[in-house]
Parts: sequence; C-alpha cells; structure tokens
Amino acid sequence: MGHSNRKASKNFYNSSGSTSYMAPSIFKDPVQQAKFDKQGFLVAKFLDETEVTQLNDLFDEIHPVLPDDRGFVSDSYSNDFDFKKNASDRIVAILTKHFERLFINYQTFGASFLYKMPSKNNELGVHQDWTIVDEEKFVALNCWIPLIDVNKENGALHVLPGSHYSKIASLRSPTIPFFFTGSEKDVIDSCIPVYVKAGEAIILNQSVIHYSTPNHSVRIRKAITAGVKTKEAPMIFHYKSPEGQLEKFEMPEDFLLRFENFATSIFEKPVLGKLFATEKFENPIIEKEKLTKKLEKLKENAGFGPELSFMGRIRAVLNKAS
Ligand SMILES: O=C(O)CCC(=O)C(=O)O
Repeated sequence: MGHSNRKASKNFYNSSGSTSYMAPSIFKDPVQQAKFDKQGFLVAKFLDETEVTQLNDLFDEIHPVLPDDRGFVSDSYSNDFDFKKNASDRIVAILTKHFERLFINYQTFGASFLYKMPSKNNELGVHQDWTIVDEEKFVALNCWIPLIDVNKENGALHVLPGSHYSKIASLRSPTIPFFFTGSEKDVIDSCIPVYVKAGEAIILNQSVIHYSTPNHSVRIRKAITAGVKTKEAPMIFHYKSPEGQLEKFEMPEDFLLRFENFATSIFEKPVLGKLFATEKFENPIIEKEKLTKKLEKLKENAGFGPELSFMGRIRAVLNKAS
C-alpha cells in the first residue's frame, strides 16, 4: 500500500550514491527480479478481466457516494479502521493468486483503492513512499493496478527509474523531508510515464520516486495499491522529534490501517509502536544541480538514458571503435 505524505520531509541520503545493500529476492522469476533491482520498478501482467470487474464492483459497493472534493483520494486516508480493513481484506483476497504466482518469501501489508475524479487539479506530487522495513535487509513494494487503461489524459503514474534504495539510500517518513525537497520540478522532469492497461501492474519499490498527473478525462480513474514485503520483515516507522532526534519504532503489522486521524496522526510520535533506537539525524538535502546530474546518472544506469541524436550515435560508435 503506497503511503506518503505530501508535506514536509528530509532525507537520509548516502552520498556515495549507490549502496552495497541487497535485499533478498522477492520475485519468483529471476528475470523480473533483475529488472526490479536495476530499475526499482517493473510492469507485470496481473488481473484478468473478471477480476477487474470484481474490483470495480467492490469499489462501487464501498463508495456509494463519491466526494465533491476532486482531489486525489486514497482510502487509506480514511479514519475508519473497519472500512479500511474490510476493503483491504477483500482486495487482497482477489489479488492473492497473483501474489502467489509472482512472489516468493513474501507477506502482504494491506491494500486500498486510490482514485481521481475528473479534474485539472489532482496531480499527486512527486514523492517516495515511507520506509516501513529496514531496506538494507528487506524489501517492501507496492503493486499499483489501475482499473482502466491509463494514458496521458487520465492520471497515469510516472516514475524515476533507478531512484530506489539500493541505488540512492533514503529514509522516508512524514516528519522527514525528501532529499529532493526544493527541486521537485527538476525531479518531475526526469520522471517517465508508465502507461498500462486496466489490470496490469506497475510494481514499485517503496523507495522509488514517483508521482501521478491529473485526471483530465471525463471518467473516474480508479486504481488499487497493494503492499508486499519480505516475509517476517518487521514493520518500522520513523519519527523525527522537533529536537532533531530520529526515533525508530517497531510497529504492529497493520499499523498503516490504524491511523485514527490520518491528516495529523502521521506527523505525531507513533502511539502504537515500540521505540527501539534513537539517533541524531541530519537532513541531507542534495542541492539542485548536483541532484539533477545524479538522478540522470541513476536513470541511465537503470537503462533509461537519453536518446542519442544522430550525431551522438556516430560519436558513440567512433568512441567505441577507438
Ligand atoms: O494513484 C495514484 O495516482 C498515485 C498513487 C501513489 O503515488 C501512491 O499511492 O503512493
């Protein structure tokens, strides 16, 4: 389940750029695993037509009235635990056979609907999802599955290839700014759109940078997000105190469903967690110029380098030959 706040944040960033951490495999298929490790995301076939219909029906059943507010909505923002748990369990029940097909040594951590009513103003700003497992040892990912074909018009997801933890380490929580804070526009310019059909999944590492464009179409854009992590990876959450101390909490497995007042609780010291470490923490925000170069390099290493011009291709051939 993708969790991010659109406010604040600072980030832990490993200045060497790439890390030596390697989380255990989570894909059954080594080709998919290699792609996920390299890019931080991949596209996979997921739901069949019947399941897309079932999920559309489930959406309609649990949203008898749609909000007047045209902003981006994640059902995880609701303060009603029973509503969130019921939706999550029913979505996961439909998705499970596909998790079984794709993943090994995994555990789910909840699912919810995400939707955008038609509006020019419901871009979801560029972000990374919260750190909810120790990413030096484990992996946490989201399966983002639209229930209609997504395109340029209707709120497609955009990602920054190669911006995931093993390539650029980061620590993310509502009380910590992103390492790219202040450079959002440049980061957006480096992202690429990922257009998928209804029922296809974009499987994203929680740490990969992403955002989605507004839904300019006349139809509601519904999607599912479903979280999957390494089996037995403890759930964690971070709180940076006003004094600048980073507090690390081990959290209940279902804590993402348990925020009682989502809009404010996520910025408070967690009440459900068990504090296991306190550290001094600096917020290393990377300054714009360095950041843009770094992200372009990461993107290139992920296999999404700039298209070479005709002359560029000739130069590349000549360089290779010499
Ligand atoms: O559904 C969307 O438009 C984007 C969802 C997302 O970025 C997230 O849940 O983290």
